[in-house]
Amino acid sequence: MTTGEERITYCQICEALCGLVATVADDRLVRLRPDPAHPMSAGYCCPKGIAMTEIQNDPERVLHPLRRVGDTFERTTWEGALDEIAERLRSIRKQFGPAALALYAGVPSSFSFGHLTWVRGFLEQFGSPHGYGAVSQDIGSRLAACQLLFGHPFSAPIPDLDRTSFLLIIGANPLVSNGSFLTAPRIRERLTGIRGRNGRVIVVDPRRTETAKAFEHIPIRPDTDAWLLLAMLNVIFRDKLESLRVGATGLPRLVSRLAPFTPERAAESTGIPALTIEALARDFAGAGRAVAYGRTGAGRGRFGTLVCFLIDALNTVTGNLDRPGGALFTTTAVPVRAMGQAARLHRIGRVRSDAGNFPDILGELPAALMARQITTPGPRQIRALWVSAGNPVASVPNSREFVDALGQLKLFVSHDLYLNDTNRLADFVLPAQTFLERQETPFFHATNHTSPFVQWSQQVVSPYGEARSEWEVMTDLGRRLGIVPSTVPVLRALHRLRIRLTPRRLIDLGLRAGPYGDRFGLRRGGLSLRRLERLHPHGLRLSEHHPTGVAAKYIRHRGSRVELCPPEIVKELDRLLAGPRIDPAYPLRLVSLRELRSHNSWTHNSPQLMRSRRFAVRVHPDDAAAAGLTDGEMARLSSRTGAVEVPITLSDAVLPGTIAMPWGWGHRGGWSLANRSGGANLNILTSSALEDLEPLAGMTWLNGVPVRLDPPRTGTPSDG
Ligand SMILES: Nc1nc2c(c(=O)[nH]1)N[C@H]1C(S)=C(S)[C@@H](COP(=O)(O)OP(=O)(O)OC[C@H]3O[C@@H](n4cnc5c(=O)[nH]c(N)nc54)[C@H](O)[C@@H]3O)O[C@H]1N2
Ligand SMILES: Nc1nc2c(c(=O)[nH]1)N[C@H]1C(S)=C(S)[C@@H](COP(=O)(O)OP(=O)(O)OC[C@H]3O[C@@H](n4cnc5c(=O)[nH]c(N)nc54)[C@H](O)[C@@H]3O)O[C@H]1N2
Ligand code: SF4
Ligand SMILES: [Mo]
Repeated sequence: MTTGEERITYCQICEALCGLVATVADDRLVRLRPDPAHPMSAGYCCPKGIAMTEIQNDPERVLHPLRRVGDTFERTTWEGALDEIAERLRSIRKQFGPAALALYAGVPSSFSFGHLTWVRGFLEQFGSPHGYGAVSQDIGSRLAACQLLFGHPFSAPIPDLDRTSFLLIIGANPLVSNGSFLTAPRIRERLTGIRGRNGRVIVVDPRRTETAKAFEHIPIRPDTDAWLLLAMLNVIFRDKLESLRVGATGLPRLVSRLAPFTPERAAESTGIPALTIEALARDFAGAGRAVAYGRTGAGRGRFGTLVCFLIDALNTVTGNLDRPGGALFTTTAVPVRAMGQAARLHRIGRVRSDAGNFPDILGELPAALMARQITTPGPRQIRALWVSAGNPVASVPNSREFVDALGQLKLFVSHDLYLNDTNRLADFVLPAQTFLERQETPFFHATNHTSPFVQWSQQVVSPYGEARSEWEVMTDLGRRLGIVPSTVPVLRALHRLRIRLTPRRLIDLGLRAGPYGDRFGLRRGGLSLRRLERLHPHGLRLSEHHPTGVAAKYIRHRGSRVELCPPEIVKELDRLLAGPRIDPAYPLRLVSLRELRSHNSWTHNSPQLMRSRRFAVRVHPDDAAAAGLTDGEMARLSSRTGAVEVPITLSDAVLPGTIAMPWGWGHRGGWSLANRSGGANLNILTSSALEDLEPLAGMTWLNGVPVRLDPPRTGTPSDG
């Protein structure tokens, strides 16, 4: 038994946001365990939550500002680093204009209100359109689809897991990911609960994943989900199984477009028998409380926005939008949508990319275009890059092109916990705080909780070394440049009146003004931040379920009607019918794979997590045989963009023709265990070519990337 004081917090590695209890001695973290009193996770956490202790205490964490000197880094002071960065930014702005600065904010920024809003505020006030991040590798297509259907990217319904009797999962693996765009800790139990109520969970995935194994699996060829969904809609309207319960426009137009998408033609594309498609459509429409839920496997193919659109269109036309057990618009304690809107984070297409004219999605342009924007001369050429909580060398497409482009920057700053595969090339690396070193509330993820829920976590330990929070760094840097890092004019005005704005203060204002708030004393028993932290340190579930019958509030199109057939979608249908461009030189289709004991590219220096992890690319025995390869051998995997040499493992869990490769490996950074763990960087294979980006949201093509498999040339694993 460890001695020390216990503090309550919650895990901010993934979106489940499980409650944790930290043991602290002498202001150092001793251990983490699941919090049995957390209202949602109730004593559950995954191995990563426990292993966060090793990350917190990792001797290889960056704890002091580092400045590049030749090929190495040397320690510097915060004052020295920020002075020099400000000076260089000033001169870059003077010489090249404000668009010369770009920001890449990685996915951990979305776990922190202060982080994302302050870095975005800084970029906007600097005057640059160049926001980038994980959106175009992750959720952009879903947000664009919600804009088309419901008129607002924040109007994204989530599956009502605890009341549904039919969950159709398209391209998600919640038993490993623990749920995404969905905050639902203990998700295994909740899915099992659906079956326990005599319901069904069906997983459409090219791989027999952990989730597919546990429930019903419908294998599908990668990047063909649009065909499946259109054929389901075709059957539903053909057999008059629809039951629209919310106002909608465009239904007759949508129906008139469905004729070519018969189950038979869909069977040819998807590999799913026509009879299975027919049965799935009928069962879904007849289930009463059904919901289709798609995630990264749905939204990152060549038709990502169309697929996301069709998933919610299916929910809508079967009467499952905004009803118990269906797809729900959610209520939050802090008015996230209103605050996001006030901060102007909600817009799509506010700026456009120079190459390809792609719209930004919530302030992010396609990350695939970053390298080109650094290397191509023009008035908005990027000369300085700020990477906050990101590892784009591992996570954005065409890594080699991106690494080369980094070499052309005049200034490259990163704020991170580690020297990772990207910022090892930076001019400055600034030490970031872990979530255990700051106060926090789930802000951007609050809309995805399966019940209205709110929590405020205390600082568990003081920041180690000289780690600082992103919002403080942006404020300090902003002061040097005459910038108040906020997108909200009234907040900037207050700041100039020396009213210090902190994330804590803004969240308190939001909470008190919100639907459960104390309205600044006007509503007895209502919430304020003080009250929340004093009375509910484990978090507070505000009601068992989200209210239904609220769609009109969330649908922003005229007359609160869902738009079922916008012109953008019609165009995509025509493009789908035109058929895929097929390059016979690359006959196999590559998909990415996530593992339970890993998080994206950054938890790979924890001995606890790495002990049992071995990198291996999953290949169907038929495809291996065709390439003359056997189990455990090295193979050469190549695409039009690049090639890697990797060990393969034979597996009939992948469809013939599909290759599944774990992503986030092939490390070269300041994390020695991660470096030693081998593997290769998947994004050496993925494309940043304009014609390979999805047209509506600029999504990177990550699902079903054309590749080929051959015997190796060198026999040694290639690194990132
Ligand atoms: N091929 C392929 N590529 C993919 C994907 C895929 O499935 N396949 N998935 C995509 C998806 S869904 C995503 S979200 C992206 C992720 O892409 P990124 O966000 O670029 O990468 P991460 O691996 O999450 O790296 C996060 C970095 O943040 C640091 N960090 C952690 N916490 C904090 C913090 O609180 N503050 C600061 N300042 N730093 C912190 C970590 O040390 C790490 O260096 O990758 C995408 N790329
Ligand atoms: N353990 C763990 N948890 C994580 C992460 C992690 O790295 N590790 N990352 C976090 C992040 S950033 C995110 S965004 C979420 C992602 O959460 P999920 O999307 O639930 O997780 P994935 O494992 O990427 O699941 C995507 C599934 O889509 C399948 N797929 C690929 N292509 C296609 C296709 O064309 N059609 C269909 N139908 N399926 C396809 C893949 O085989 C895979 O099983 O997970 C989060 N949670
Ligand atoms: S599932 Fe694991 S990584 Fe995700 S929040 Fe819970 S403990 Fe953290
Ligand atoms: Mo993600």
